[in-house]
Amino acid sequence: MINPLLEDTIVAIATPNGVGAILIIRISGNKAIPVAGSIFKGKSHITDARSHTVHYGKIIDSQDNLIDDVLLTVFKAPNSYTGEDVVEISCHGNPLIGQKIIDTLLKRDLRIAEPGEFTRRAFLNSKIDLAQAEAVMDVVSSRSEASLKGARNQLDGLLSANVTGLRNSLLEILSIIELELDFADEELEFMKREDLTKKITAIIEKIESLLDTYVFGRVIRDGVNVAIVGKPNVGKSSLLNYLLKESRAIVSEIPGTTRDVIREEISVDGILFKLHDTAGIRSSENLIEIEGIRRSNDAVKNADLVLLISDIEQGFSEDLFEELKLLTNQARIISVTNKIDLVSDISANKGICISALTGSGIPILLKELKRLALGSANYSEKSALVSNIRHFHCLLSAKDALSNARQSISQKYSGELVAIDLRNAADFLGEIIGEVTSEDVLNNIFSKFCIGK
Ligand SMILES: Nc1nc2c(ncn2[C@@H]2O[C@H](COP(=O)(O)OP(=O)(O)OP(=O)(O)O)[C@@H](O)[C@H]2O)c(=O)[nH]1
Ligand SMILES: [Mg+2]
Repeated sequence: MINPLLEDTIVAIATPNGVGAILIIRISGNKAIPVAGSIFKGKSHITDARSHTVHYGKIIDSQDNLIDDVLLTVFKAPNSYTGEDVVEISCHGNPLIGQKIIDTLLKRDLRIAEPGEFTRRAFLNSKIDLAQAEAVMDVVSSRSEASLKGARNQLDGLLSANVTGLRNSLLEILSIIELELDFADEELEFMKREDLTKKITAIIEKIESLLDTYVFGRVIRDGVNVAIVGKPNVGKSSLLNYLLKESRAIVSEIPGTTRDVIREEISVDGILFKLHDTAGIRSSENLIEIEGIRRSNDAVKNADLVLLISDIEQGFSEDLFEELKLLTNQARIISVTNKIDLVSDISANKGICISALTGSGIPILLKELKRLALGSANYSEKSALVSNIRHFHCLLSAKDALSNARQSISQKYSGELVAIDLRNAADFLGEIIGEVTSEDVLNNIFSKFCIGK
């Protein structure tokens, strides 16, 4: 059946905006080859080209004027990214040239692709499933080694294979129950209720172990938000600068130096930490400082980890600690005592002791950050990882439906009720890989992509 969404031939610039060595224009659909061929002059006609071949030639506009000399690559359906005929034109990396080629193509019955439409077509043409399509975006946007590995493993289908396996076992059980329902008058039991419960429990356990990977999955995909907070002048900005190895934030001996939240990222062993240096917290009359402190509070609310910095000479503030505890969203608060270079004995101090001036204690702080971020996760690169909140919720719903099914069995409810729950659970699992899906879900996913992907 022809999907109406796939009838148009689409075109977009696939490389980032701006000047570069090369700019790539991507065309997909059944008119890709004839339309690209109509503006291309090379040694041979690309209409006769074999799949996966590269051709040198010139692109001309509708008045036969030269736009640029290019390399044009032909991929024939179904052996392309989208599963359709695809042509990629590599021209000189000037956005003006790219735009001229696009304008010329648009005069020939092509249209500009929607965000993510190439990948959406790859999904609709069954080149990849939905979880893999989502991984494409993660692979492109990963900013740390660990998140790239996680995304890569999802793109390779590790999560999909796990979910498909669970869904298939579920469908198998469901078919047995449905068979029983077909013979309802005869009250046959094709599977002992005990065995049925055992099988459902086994699936629930596997779903739970996937759910358990989410904390770690989210950390490696999105990084960890760290708020650096404390009273004025304790050395918050000095710590930020030390971690960044540059003088990013203004440091001074005047309390109340930092007013805005300063955001910067560091990577510790491949894990991304998003640091937020904030205004020192104290009671103030100054309107700008009051606004700064309000922003500090927001940073605490959004943080996964809070570094509460104290100055070794002023000591730890129990009041501030209690205040922060109320503000955080279940984030861990790590107490850090700074300026230990000023004293000779640090034994009586709370938490991790550092000097943002000399760097002493900072390796221990980083180790602790990493330990808290990863929790107790025991993750091997070869196991499936849940890092996407949509997948997480689908798994939770599947687990709930299966728990209901198990309960219905133990209460000896009719097979029909059990079948409904099993069917629901299978559908929730199907949503992850896109076996079962709605237009809204697809729109929501692909609208977050960039154009040309
Ligand atoms: N001796 C010593 N001085 C430090 C250390 N860390 C920071 N300082 C000094 O403490 C003063 C305040 O440092 P900042 O980093 O600006 O402190 P802050 O917490 O960001 O202050 P506000 O932005 O005003 O809240 C500066 O004079 C720093 O040079 C340290 O580890 N040892
Ligand atoms: Mg500061």
